[in-house]
Amino acid sequence: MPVDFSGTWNFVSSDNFEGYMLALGIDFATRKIAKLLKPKKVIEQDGDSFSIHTTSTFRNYSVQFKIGEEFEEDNKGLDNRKCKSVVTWDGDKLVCVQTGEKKNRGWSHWIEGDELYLELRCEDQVSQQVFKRA
Ligand code: VLP
Repeated sequence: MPVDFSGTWNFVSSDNFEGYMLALGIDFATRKIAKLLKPKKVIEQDGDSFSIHTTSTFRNYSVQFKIGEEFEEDNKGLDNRKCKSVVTWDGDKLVCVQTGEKKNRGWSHWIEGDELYLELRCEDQVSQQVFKRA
C-alpha cells in the first residue's frame, strides 16, 4: 500500500523560507508578508492522481498532477515563472522536478507520523516546512 497524503494539514513551522523566496526573486514586501503566513494544505490523492491546495490569508496556490506525467505549471501568485513539472515516487516520498529558468527547482513531500514535510528547493537554497494532520 502506497502512502496516503490525503487530508488537511496545518502549518507547524518552516526554516529558510526567506532563502528560498530570495532564490525565486520574490520582492521584499511580498517576502515580509509571506514569511508570517501559516498556510494550510488540503491534499486529495486518488491512485496516482493528486491535487494539492495551499491556502493562506494572503494567497492561494493549487496544483494537480498524475505521477510520471509532465505538466505545465504557471506558479501563478508565487513567482509567476512557467516551468515543466513532473512528480514521481522515490520510495514513500513524492518528488517534483520543476524544469525552467531556475536551476535545481523542485520540492519533495513525505510523511512522518502525523506530520507532513515539504522540502522546497531552488538553486542553492533549501527550505523545509512541517505540517500536522488536522
Ligand atoms: C512565493 C514562494 C506566498 C512566496 C509568495 C507567495 C501559497 C507542494 C507545493 C505544491 C508549494 C508552495 C510554494 C510556496 C512558495 C512560495 C504564498 C504562500 C501560499 O507547494 O505542496 O505546489 O510549492
